[in-house]
Amino acid sequence: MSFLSGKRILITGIANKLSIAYGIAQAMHKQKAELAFTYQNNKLKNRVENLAKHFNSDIVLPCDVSHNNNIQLLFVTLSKIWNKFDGLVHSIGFAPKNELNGDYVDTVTYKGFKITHKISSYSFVSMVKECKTMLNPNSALLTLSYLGSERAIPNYNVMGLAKASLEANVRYIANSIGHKGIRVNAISAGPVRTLAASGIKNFRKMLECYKRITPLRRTVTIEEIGNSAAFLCSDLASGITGQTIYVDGGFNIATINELL
Ligand code: NAD
Ligand code: 0WE
Repeated sequence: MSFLSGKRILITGIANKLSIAYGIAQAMHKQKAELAFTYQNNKLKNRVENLAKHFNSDIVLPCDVSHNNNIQLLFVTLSKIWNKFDGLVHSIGFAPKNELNGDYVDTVTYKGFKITHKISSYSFVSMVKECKTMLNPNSALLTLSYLGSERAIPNYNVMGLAKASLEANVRYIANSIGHKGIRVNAISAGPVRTLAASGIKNFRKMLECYKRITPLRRTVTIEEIGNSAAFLCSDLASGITGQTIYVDGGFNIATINELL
């Protein structure tokens, strides 16, 4: 049985085939969801249109969440194609590059703080504001977080604060729209080598360290994150809302297993 058949789900945050959002689209397509996509800018338009074809979708719309009117326009346009829909995947995060390298107190700036929180946390509730009247009962919303929201992880810096805000956002949105039968959750994913992770100092070394601590002794794949996302957006998860679910091989519960 396909557990997303009859569900229409909008997916944001695909940049390429390595994107977590791509793994989510793959898993949701496998479960027979009907998909629509957004792309951040014209540089990505063609690529996302081609990737959408892998999932039999020709609904590909622009949305740069740094401009509030882009979000409004997105849902005005989408409403002409999908009058109602059943799910939203928010897979967007951004901090200015200089905020992600160095000592937190020394590198954080007010400007960087504002941009990071706007793109990585506010954009989620901003999208919900604009689309909540279009969501069917039993809809589900999902965003992507990281353990840096609750642990001080070197170099993750202001992004960690924004993820803490995003997870609180999940709880407040869940409580706000739960009465409509709409659920809201986050997946806290383990580190994955995506575009957003490339260029992060010492990322390779971090992954090696990670594998030694993680109960499963390996990193997670975008397919695994995708399958959990598909479950959370399906009626199989009908009792789950306001949660941050770890898809990290168990890293968050473990400590070092062997020295060297
Ligand atoms: P990615 O680079 O493939 O995806 C990030 C996406 O954010 C891109 O598609 C980009 O276009 C989009 N984006 C950035 N600024 C935007 C804006 N102003 N408007 C619209 N879109 C914008 O990388 P990813 O790793 O797949 O990241 C997806 C999500 O997963 C992010 O929230 C990230 O924080 C989170 N996450 C990543 C990891 C990891 O290790 N890669 C782990 C846990 C959580
Ligand atoms: O959330 C993320 C990455 C988010 C991210 C990445 C970039 C790189 C390019 C946000 N903004 C930018 N801005 C850029 O200019 N992750 C969970 C992956 C990640 O990023 C880290 C990590 C991990 C894991 C940064 C430092 C330490 C660990």
